[in-house]
Amino acid sequence: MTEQVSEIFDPSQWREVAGFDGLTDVTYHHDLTGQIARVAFNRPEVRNAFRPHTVDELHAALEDARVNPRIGVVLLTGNGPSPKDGGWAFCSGGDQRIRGRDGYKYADGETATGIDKARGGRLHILEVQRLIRFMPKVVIAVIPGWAAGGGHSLHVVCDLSIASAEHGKFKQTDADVGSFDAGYGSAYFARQVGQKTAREVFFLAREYSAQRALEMGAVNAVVPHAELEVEALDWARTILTKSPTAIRMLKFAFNAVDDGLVGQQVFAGEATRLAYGTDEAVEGRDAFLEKRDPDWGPYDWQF
Ligand code: S0N
Repeated sequence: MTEQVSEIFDPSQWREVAGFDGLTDVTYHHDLTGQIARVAFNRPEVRNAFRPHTVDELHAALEDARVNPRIGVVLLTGNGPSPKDGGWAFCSGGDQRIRGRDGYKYADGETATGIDKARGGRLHILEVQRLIRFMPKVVIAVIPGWAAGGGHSLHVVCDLSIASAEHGKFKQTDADVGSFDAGYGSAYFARQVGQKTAREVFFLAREYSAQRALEMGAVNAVVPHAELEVEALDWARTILTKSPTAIRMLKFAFNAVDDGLVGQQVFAGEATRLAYGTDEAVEGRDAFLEKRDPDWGPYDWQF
């Protein structure tokens, strides 16, 4: 039987993914059809802050979803509530006890435990951002509580965001803690909500409700907390009724305008994949292998 990992998680809808039973910092499930993945931060006692190990697990689960040809939609969320105080979070960004140089030194002179110094300064959450951005599937941020700091940036880079009406809260704390996501987290966020609003969110580091985030255009929908995962599954199932190729090409078309030559490369790769499926491309390949001139006669110069 699937374990209950979060108060608003319905175990009857999900199964654990084989080969991922040793996870500690995230949970990873597939729905019963095997077409929807649910990846969740699982450190509710620290508002789902990520340490390097969390990012390793997150990357591994998302990569597994990326290469699984059955999966069409990924839900990225945070388990909760916190056993300490009942608070909810999507993700509160980098674990501040571990981030950057030296690790945090507590008042008694001790350095935070469990830090692998060689890896503490690694910013591989940016690799997760790129994985979300470039996977040919729809990634939905399902936001049951705080999206703060690097957690805010992760929701920004997801294709869609759905937030809890009661507990969904947004805050870009980067400037409060001497951190800055100068890539998708800020510049792409400004594309979503406009320059003035984005600068306000970053420069003032205020708290915003889910409703305010909706008004800004930062989230797609705000739903009652108890219905958040039900609604997210409903959105995922609707997307799964669409053409996989159309969705993939649309995602990369939306991305391309902001992603420069890399965006063009990703879109072009998908176009090439489609072209390889044509008789025309087969003729080019076969002509080379058969050491003859290609016969393009049957293929029109289309207009
Ligand atoms: C999320 C906030 C606003 C919630 O406030 P609330 O509800 O009052 O709860 P708290 O009492 O503050 O928190 C409950 C417990 O959780 C711990 N905690 C919360 N967040 C973190 C965290 N990020 N790291 C470690 N612990 C955390 C609290 O300490 C508390 O613990 P106890 O019960 O023991 O007291 C509020 O918690 C808040 O503001 N959190 C910090 C948010 C933040 O500043 N995050 C870091 C921002 N920067 C990044 O994320 C950078 C990382 C990154 O993504 C990145 C991106 C690009 C390039 C590089 C990086 C990189 O990796 O550095």
